[in-house]
Amino acid sequence: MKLILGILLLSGFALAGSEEPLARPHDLWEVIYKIWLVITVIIYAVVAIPSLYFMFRYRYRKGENEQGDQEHEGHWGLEALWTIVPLIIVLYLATHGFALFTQMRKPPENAMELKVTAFAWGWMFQYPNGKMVVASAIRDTEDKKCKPEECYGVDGVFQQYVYIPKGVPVKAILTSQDVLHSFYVQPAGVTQDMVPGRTTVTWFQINKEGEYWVFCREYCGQWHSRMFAKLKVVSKEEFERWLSGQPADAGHEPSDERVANINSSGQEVVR
Ligand SMILES: [Cu+2]
Repeated sequence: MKLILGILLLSGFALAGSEEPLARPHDLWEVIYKIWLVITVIIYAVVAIPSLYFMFRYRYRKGENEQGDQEHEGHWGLEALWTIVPLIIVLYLATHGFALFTQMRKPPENAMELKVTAFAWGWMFQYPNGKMVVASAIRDTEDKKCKPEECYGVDGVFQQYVYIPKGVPVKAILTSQDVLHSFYVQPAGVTQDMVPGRTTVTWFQINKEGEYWVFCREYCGQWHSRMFAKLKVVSKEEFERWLSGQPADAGHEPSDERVANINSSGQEVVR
């Protein structure tokens, strides 16, 4: 079974081409999308084109074949063909889809762990060494003194970037403090529910430096539309430097109180 899944995956990667994808596991979805598109277009053509032809060719004409032919002989060859061919197609799509799904669900062994806690309306990201970034687009980050390249503003609200190393798989361990949220990493094409009292997992890898969005993809209340964070994908060296660097206001970690405050007073702090 593992061998079959492996072969199917390899065939998928071959189709994906040798170029390094922008993000994973999005490249897997690209592969399966192309395969499904090609197969469905072929099936559509095989069914629709003869149907249109037969509609025209055998249309009713007065005085012609009025009685119709009541005797039909079966054709074993055709019966077998249109049973076996769709069976093979369906089995292929199911096993290939399952192989890709398994890949998407299983974080690579060497993945960096990133704990993400959602709250209404924002995110807390915690790195393996304990460093935290709080992203809430309705309220300034408390760390107003952070370096200019580590922060950005959206509609005048001051936020910290969520740093991610380039080309490194990230295992995101997700949970929620209040209601259902959903973690969506835009270029990687992964979406995973964040459920209060439960831990869910997804993974992603971004291979090109730049800025990318994280959105909440489950309607979670009034400021759901502003529940986003910005990833800053940088080289491994730059990431290490940032990770080990002291925050500008060292020793002042975002407290639970602060998050509770955001939860309860979200409306008032919105500009
Ligand atoms: Cu949300």
